[in-house]
Amino acid sequence: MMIAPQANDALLVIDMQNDFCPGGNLSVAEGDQIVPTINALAQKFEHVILTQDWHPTQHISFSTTHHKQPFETIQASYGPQTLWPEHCLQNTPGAAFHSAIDIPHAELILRKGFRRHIDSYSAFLENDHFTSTGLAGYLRERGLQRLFLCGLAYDFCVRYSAIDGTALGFECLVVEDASRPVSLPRSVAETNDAFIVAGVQRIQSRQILA
Ligand code: VGL
Ligand code: ZN
Repeated sequence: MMIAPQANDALLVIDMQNDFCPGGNLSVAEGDQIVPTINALAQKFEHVILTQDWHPTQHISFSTTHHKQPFETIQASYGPQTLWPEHCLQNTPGAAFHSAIDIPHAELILRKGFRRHIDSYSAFLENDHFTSTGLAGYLRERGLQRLFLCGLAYDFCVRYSAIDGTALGFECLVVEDASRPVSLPRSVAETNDAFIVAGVQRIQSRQILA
């Protein structure tokens, strides 16, 4: 079934940054392969928003900050926090967008994860599930109600952005083939289950592009 983007829709392109692509510090398998699809999708939307994971040194999500191994979990003040290799350090090449991302009409670049003591997977709420990024206010003030999500990573930042967006009253659709997962044990299955529970639709890019 085809879907035609409307003037009150937005495409949210999540964290298409070098560190999440092959060769990067937290690389997602085939993370670069979705770039052409995302560029083509963006052409169909009047409103495109990019998110950028943007961490300071000694960030709470870095395993090195805690002298632990990547992918272990710690108890942060706000709950469990997965530890990652150092990635998306502010103003480094790893934090830059993939050089083939070509979306000149993107209207907002939303940075997240810039507080040393709180990580932020979601584009809406930081990992304390309380601190707001301001994105919901931006979207509401501009009358943007239906959101199409794509990018990296399917099972972390795309997942939590879609779940929080839905809870905040936006209709969220995830373009599955325009996203790729980190794939920790069970993370993709848990993401798909969470999408069903929340009512997040999974769609394919051909439903917009064909
Ligand atoms: C992400 C882990 C750590 C993501 C960001 O963009 O999905 N994952 N920081
Ligand atoms: Zn991060």
